[in-house]
Amino acid sequence: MSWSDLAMNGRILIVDDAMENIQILHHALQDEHDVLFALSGEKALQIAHNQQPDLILLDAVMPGMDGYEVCAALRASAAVRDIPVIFVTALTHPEDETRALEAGAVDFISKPFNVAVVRARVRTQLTVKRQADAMRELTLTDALTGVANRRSFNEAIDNEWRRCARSGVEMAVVMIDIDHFKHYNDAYGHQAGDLCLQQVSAAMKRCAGRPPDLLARYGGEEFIILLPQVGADGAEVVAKRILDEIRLLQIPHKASSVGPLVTVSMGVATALPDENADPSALIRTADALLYRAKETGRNRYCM
Ligand code: GH3
Ligand code: MG
Ligand code: MG
Ligand code: MG
Repeated sequence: MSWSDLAMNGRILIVDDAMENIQILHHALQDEHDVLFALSGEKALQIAHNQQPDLILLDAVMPGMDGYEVCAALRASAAVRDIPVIFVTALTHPEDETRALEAGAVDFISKPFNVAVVRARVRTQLTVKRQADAMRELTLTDALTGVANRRSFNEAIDNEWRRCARSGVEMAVVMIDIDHFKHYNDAYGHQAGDLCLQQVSAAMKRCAGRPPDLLARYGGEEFIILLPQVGADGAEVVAKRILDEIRLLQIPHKASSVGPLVTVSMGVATALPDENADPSALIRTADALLYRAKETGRNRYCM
């Protein structure tokens, strides 16, 4: 992707209490971008949450919530924190600009502005945003399987733990480990082992792949599934489905004591999250139950 491709076709939210100002910016940007608009700060926050724009052009002086307050509110909410904000305002004083940057804006454009300059600055910020998004995606994804990595899982379980604690609902985790995978590598080679990991993770994703469920690669041939708002019954359904899906893959494993196909063992644990505790005990329990599944014959789940 080239520099200009990265900057093209962003979704931009224009926020201004004066419709004529919105129209001028809309006219300047509509050829290259998908443009949304809001006539108040309150409405802007709502649209930011619902539509997830790539960039916000924000007026400073508005009745009700002003631009600085909007900026602060965006920064305070994880779901919209990373959306860059450019102030576009009749204010021209360096103090106003400093205040905007301190509130979290990435740029500040004073009116009257030059349309070409606005377009160029918008493109720059969209490019930076896309690069940051791509970087974040890389840091949260396992390169071999494309599923979430352990760092991503840890972030998600901490967030979901708090969310479940607040709403008083259960959470489940399923810890999964491929049976006799060392023998698999020894018998079929490391490349075949990598392919097996990809097939097994894709199969598990079919069992628990839609948000807020999260499948992550936890270690070498070990995976973990986070099931927020799910109790023992729901988690057991997922575990059974995983056994079925892995069986349907029919990956030969002649060196496995439970073969002749690739199988997995699982530990399934649930908890009612408490805001004064953390999820580590839940993960330890799932791990202990996985160990029990191994000890009692593999190709099964324990809960
Ligand atoms: P068990 O049934 O008790 O889980 O036995 P196991 O052989 O699966 O367990 P062990 O922990 O002894 O071995 C795990 C193996 O997984 C060893 C390691 O080479 C392999 N492995 C880990 N990560 C990868 C990977 O990314 N690719 C491949 N091909 N193999 C991997
Ligand atoms: Mg205004
Ligand atoms: Mg194993
Ligand atoms: Mg293992």
